[in-house]
Amino acid sequence: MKQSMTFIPTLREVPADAEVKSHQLLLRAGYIRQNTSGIYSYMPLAAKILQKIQNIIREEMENAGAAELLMPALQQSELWQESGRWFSYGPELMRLRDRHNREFALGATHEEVITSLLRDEVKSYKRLPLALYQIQSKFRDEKRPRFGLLRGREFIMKDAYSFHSSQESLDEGYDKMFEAYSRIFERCGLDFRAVIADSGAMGGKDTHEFMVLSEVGEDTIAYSDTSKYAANIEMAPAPSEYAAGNEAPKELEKTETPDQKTIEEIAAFFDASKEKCIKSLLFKADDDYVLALVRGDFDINDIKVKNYLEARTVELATPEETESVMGCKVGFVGPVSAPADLKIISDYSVKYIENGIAGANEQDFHFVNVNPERDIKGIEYTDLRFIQEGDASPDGQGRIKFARGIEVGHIFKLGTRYSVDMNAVFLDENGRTQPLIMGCYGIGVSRTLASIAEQHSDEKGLVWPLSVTPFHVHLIPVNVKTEEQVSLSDTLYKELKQQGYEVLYDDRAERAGVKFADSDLIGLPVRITVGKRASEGYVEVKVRKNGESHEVHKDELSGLLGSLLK
Ligand code: 9G3
Repeated sequence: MKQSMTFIPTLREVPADAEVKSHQLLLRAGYIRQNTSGIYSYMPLAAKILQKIQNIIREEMENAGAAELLMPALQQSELWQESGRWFSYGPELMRLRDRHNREFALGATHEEVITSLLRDEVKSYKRLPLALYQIQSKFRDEKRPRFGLLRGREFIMKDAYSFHSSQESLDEGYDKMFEAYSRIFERCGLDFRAVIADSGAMGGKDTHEFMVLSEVGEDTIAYSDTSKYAANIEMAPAPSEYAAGNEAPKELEKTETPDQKTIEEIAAFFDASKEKCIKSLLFKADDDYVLALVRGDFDINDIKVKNYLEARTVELATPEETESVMGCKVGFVGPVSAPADLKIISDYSVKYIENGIAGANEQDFHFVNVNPERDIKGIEYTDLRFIQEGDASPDGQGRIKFARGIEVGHIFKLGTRYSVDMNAVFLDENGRTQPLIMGCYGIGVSRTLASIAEQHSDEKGLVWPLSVTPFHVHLIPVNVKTEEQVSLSDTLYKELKQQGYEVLYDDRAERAGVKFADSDLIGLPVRITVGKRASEGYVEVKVRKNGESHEVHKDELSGLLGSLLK
């Protein structure tokens, strides 16, 4: 491709509102342009990379036994009413009306559509298992789109759905997809981890997220420093046992603690460690209030509260709600002498507190010498806290460390969550009607492109891995007014393409400095500079990744490229 023919609008300066490296570089190197908040156009170079990522995905989906189809982005609201999600999703689901005023959703995901397709076609276990996928734009009206392609409102997703007649078959299909995902991200040159995750609103239990390690990732991964264990911090199990002390239980005592509200203040007030304090938070789970407890040096994980209570929504009670339910301000809430009908759930860590400190449910008062077994009635113990760095790894091997990750893939064992609601059934081998058992598997394709840019770049610009680079070679005559440089470049352009290389030929009448700066930004793996020694047939070959450079005669060029671009 000649650069004078294509469209690569590079920028000199770093755009002000781009906060992360990939967003800055993809803008500056002319790969993307923002249309409006969270909505982007992919310029020719990015379009080529998307094609390469998608082809890697297609190859691995075929290996995993999935067939490609394409579903509509416009989804009739009736389907979402059948699954109940028309009402459970808020403004994030983009909705519109057609000319007959009928309501539609713009596809945020396709469980409803694919399930409605299959329920009319698949009637017998003989047709199962079946795995189908598509690669298509998705629409989610994010409250805060940011970081360029990493969190957009229109983005490209590969979403796959598998259908099974048994749990074992789903387990098999899930494992095949797990392996396919590992190969896809490996081939894209990404340093990633598959982490045990929380299934969120999707229900089902087994689910893994594929996380690209990056400081700009929004998720926190808890991983073992010696084993392969890794989990999203939202669900990583925390220890359920703690060393028991040996203090004799003392008399419970209510003490005046004027205006001492936070755990820090209370610990300082009593000159005690935070481990002695009981942190009490009032939550609203669906329509009920629940008091959740955790040891003062830990934090409550609201996802674990939600999963334990099997609630649809869980929120921290507002200060007003807390005051009306507990009769005191937030800082003085506690489990001792709480309202009799209030459900109290607690992290295991509280169980081992001896002669602890807790709010007295009275303004400016706390209890000291709280011994939960003796003083707190009807407490339910479970794992409610966030895992912390240094905790023992849940697999018993090593200690937990944290890393930040960008979620580029998420796979789920859905079970019958959609097939029951939408009556998608099949006849099993005994002639009995059963709901289809489903799995679903997503990859953020545009997010993968941005993640590769995050992990493959340096201070001068992008440095694309060979597997996804828009072109293999950047061919640059230093001065297009010098006849021998142009004629040698034209010859090389023709020959390299005949040898199967994808060549970007910078034939622009720009100063050399501009061309080289653009070339560093664009980040193709190899640059061939045709300069002063063109008349002798010599060119410079430079490797973008490590700056390695070679002066070679054009006759040795294909040999050298063969070794550099293998
Ligand atoms: C919505 C909106 C946002 C959503 C969803 C639905 C996330 C939604 C979860 C999934 C699950 C899987 C198939 C591919 C893999 C992921 N955000 N999810 O369902 F209406 Cl507005 O998308 N879907």
